Amino acid sequence: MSSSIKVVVTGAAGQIAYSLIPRLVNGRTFGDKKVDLALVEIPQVVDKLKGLIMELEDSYFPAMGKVTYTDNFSEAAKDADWFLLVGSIPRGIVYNGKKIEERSDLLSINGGIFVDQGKAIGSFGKDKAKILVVGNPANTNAFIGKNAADNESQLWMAMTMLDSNRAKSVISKKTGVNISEIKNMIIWGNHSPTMYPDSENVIINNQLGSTVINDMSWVEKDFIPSVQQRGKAVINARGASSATSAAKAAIDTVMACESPTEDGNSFSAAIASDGSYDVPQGIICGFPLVTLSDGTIDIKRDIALSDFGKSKFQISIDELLSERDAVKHLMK
Ligand code: NAX
Repeated sequence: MSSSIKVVVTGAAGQIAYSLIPRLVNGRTFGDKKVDLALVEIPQVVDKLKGLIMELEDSYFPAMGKVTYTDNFSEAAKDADWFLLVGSIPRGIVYNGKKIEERSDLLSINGGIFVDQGKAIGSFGKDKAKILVVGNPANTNAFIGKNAADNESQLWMAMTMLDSNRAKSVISKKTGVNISEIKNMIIWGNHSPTMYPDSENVIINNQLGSTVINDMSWVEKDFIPSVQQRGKAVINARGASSATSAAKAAIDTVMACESPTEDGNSFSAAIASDGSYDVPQGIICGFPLVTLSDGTIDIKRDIALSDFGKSKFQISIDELLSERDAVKHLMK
């Protein structure tokens, strides 16, 4: 083992985490680094993590380091390199006597959680730590967390890789090209049904999507809605939200950040806008990202958006701005 890395996972007793956590220690995600895990849950279920740890021990993962569990996020955050923030309060459950149905309630409750987690990450996490928010509403949770953390060396991301992987699959089926040859699949905007999956700038077998897919009616009526609504379709079919695909997407994001991006490609995640593509500064927005050879993650800035693309992207930017307004009271 060359070195070690500490990874914090919240929502560790949930369904995504059950599929995610073993992959963190399988010796592939972080190469030959030894992986220390700090698993976090709410007090009501934290003891269940004993069972998960037994299973991890029984699975023979030579890359697995020290595994701890707690309901104290600040304790878990100490000196961590990576934070996978999967835990959040889902829509539909009763929380403090009230059924959570409105997006505004969801924003408010999870927002409060992310203020505390953000503060702890800023104070106790390593400088240059990377944070991937999976728990919904992911972009705005990350926005709140980043603000509370107030540590510019750390990188906050919200996950859009699952949307990107879904979009690749739809394009693969449409064109008959294997998914391994579909690159630069950008998800612009929010991880929500307003996201804009970009079929014009995707690279299909080394060719631009706009030249391969000459069917804007399919793009508008089939492709975009099917990617936007895929999460709902999985819930309808499975009776539960995406889990193994979400876990795989989180791993894909980590791996994309851990090694340089090949020329011409990009990966999808939402990060704080620096004003690129005229997106208002600060909101956590889906962009094409690249990992540079020094490990820095940056926005790929040379993508040409068509008027069609710009108008779709704007819908999602507007939604992010309204979410930003809804959580104003949580900002310092
Ligand atoms: P589960 O309900 O199975 O698990 C969530 C777990 O989080 C629960 O065990 C709960 O006790 C824990 N939790 C809640 N608040 C916590 C806190 N403050 N600290 C630590 N743990 C906490 O949900 P699961 O299916 O695993 O989904 C987790 C989240 O991912 C949900 O918010 C879901 O909406 C979101 N998703 C995000 C996706 C994305 O692409 N960004 C796709 C999949 C998924 O829908």
